[in-house]
Amino acid sequence: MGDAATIESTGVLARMAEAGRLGDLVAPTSAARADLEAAGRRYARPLHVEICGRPGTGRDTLARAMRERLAVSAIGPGESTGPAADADLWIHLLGGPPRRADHDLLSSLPADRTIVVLGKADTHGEPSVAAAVAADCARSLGVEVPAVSPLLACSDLADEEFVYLRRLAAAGAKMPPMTGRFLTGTLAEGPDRPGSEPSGGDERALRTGLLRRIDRFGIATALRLIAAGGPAGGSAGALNRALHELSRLDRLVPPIRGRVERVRFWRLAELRAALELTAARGHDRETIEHLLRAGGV
Ligand SMILES: Nc1nc2c(ncn2[C@@H]2O[C@H](COP(=O)(O)OP(=O)(O)OP(=O)(O)O)[C@@H](O)[C@H]2O)c(=O)[nH]1
Ligand SMILES: [Mg+2]
Repeated sequence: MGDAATIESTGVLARMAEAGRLGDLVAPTSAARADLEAAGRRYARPLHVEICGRPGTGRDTLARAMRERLAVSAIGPGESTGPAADADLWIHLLGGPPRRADHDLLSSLPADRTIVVLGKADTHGEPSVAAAVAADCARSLGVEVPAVSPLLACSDLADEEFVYLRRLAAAGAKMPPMTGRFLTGTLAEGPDRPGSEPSGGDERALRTGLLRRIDRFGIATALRLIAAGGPAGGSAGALNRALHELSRLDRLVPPIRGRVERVRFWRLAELRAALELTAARGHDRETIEHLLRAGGV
């Protein structure tokens, strides 16, 4: 990649591949054309992120959140089918201060394309607590560590759940300190104490579903937002959007953008290797070698 001619040639290669015109470099009848087209398609494939980390840190949830909220192709351990080598970027998800297993995993990932993230930020309660934990992680690892709550980014409460939350909020209910008390219905602090009656089967199912979908902090936040009378209390959609924002998934965008050039660099290296292989097979060898070596086509 050192001399000017190679850099210029790389520029042409990248431009042709990005325009989906790599195949045009050779005649329509050339035996190399299919190879070039396949290499071009591979070069132009969408950015793909693999989520790593210790089990239970929320890897599959983060992958889903990134797909749904950031429109990025992301995959967690529960969905992995192909070889891991297809990833462009890796996110290492932490559940708290890094442990031995985190250090071991991190040392096996490409440092220039790995982003370390603190997940389940909501479980720390106040955002400032999660921020302090993330800052400790950042200090100990020597990299930036954004804190995010992927579960909130996936919030897709249905109308029925929203109406139920609104009913609880209207009665002044708040999330009790013990999750078990939410499930049994003893969560009311308001004058009507609506939850102090044993809840029926349907209600218990609703509560179980809510805990699974947005967990304690999500429920507490939803009740607070609805009680405050703001737009989030207007509809299930508005409440979901408010929870998406609180997830702070947007914190992942700058570190991803910051690594796009590195991704491009590695994809070009892969593209050049594929073209070298095609040239070695002898098809349109001169054209391809010229493209790889010289300043343009
Ligand atoms: N409160 C909270 N819970 C979360 C968050 N992300 C994931 N979880 C929960 O953590 C549990 C594990 O989530 P997964 O996404 O399956 O995590 P994983 O790392 O793939 O873990 P395993 O599949 O168990 O190996 C689930 O109950 C999730 O709902 C989050 O941001 N906040
Ligand atoms: Mg999982």
